[in-house]
Amino acid sequence: MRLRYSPTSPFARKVRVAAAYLGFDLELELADTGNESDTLMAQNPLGKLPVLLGEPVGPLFDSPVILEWLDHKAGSGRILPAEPHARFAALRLEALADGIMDAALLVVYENRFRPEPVRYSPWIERQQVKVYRALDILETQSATLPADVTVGTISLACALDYVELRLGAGWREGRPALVAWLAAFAERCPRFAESAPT
Ligand SMILES: N[C@@H](CCC(=O)N[C@@H](CS)C(=O)NCC(=O)O)C(=O)O
Repeated sequence: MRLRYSPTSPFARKVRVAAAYLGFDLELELADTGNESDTLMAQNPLGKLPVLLGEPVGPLFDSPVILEWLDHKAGSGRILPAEPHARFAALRLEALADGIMDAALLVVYENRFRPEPVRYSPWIERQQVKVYRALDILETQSATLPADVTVGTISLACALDYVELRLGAGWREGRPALVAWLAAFAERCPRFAESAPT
């Protein structure tokens, strides 16, 4: 299995953590989303990474689909529970975490791709509100956050680290339960720390 990735991509990190946790070897291959002649564009016409290659189902994107495939390949029910309540709780948490990453990424892109004079700060603030509102909700629910390694918890851990990387460590203030949850997850899933952005 080969993964088109970038070292800082939180979506690619989800796949790296899941694959390692499930015992799969993953060959990592950098992709340049800004280069229209990168073969990534043929593998995923949306020009986004991660993309998983080398599997009989063809190039796979995006990250929830790849994680579902890895779970299937591992025999099912390993990171995506079969029981409906647990399954949809995990998928819902994954969707929320992915949304946090999407919003943080939009902040990054606004700053990266728009020249400073035309940057629109209300748009940046709007994305930041989404991130911190989601984190506040998670903080209030942290007593019920699952302790096991699922598509949801892998995604949440990647999202929290990405928020820290891009928006700074301020998210930790006033959210002690979420901070403790992340530390506990990192201990439970050593593969998470190994894939930290360098
Ligand atoms: N929903 C996608 C999001 C993937 C995504 O946004 N990846 C970013 C890198 S972290 C990307 O490829 N951006 C390039 C672009 O949007 O052109 C997933 O879960 O895989």
